[in-house]
Amino acid sequence: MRAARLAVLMVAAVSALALVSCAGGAKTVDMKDFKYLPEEITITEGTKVTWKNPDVEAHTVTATGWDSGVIEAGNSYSRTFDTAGTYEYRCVLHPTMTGRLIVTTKTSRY
Ligand SMILES: [Cu+2]
Repeated sequence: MRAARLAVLMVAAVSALALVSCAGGAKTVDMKDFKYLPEEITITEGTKVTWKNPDVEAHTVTATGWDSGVIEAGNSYSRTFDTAGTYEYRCVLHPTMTGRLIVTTKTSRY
């Protein structure tokens, strides 16, 4: 009986840890049908963002100051953002594709 209770506690502890790591974890944006999905995301400083391209077309993630280069179909691009700010970005191959990334300081969120 005591062992079973201990097992339940351990499962609870591991679940709690998993939740915490998710909250501060990486974000993913899909590039599909000539759109960034979601088009706008908000992250805290130090978060890694991955743009995935499950589309049949190549795309880019291009902003002022940084650029993914061409991301071929099936590939992805990751970047960690350490500076707060709003980054408007677009795909240089498809000018109607636009997205927005908002990076907030760690202290501005609770
Ligand atoms: Cu594109």
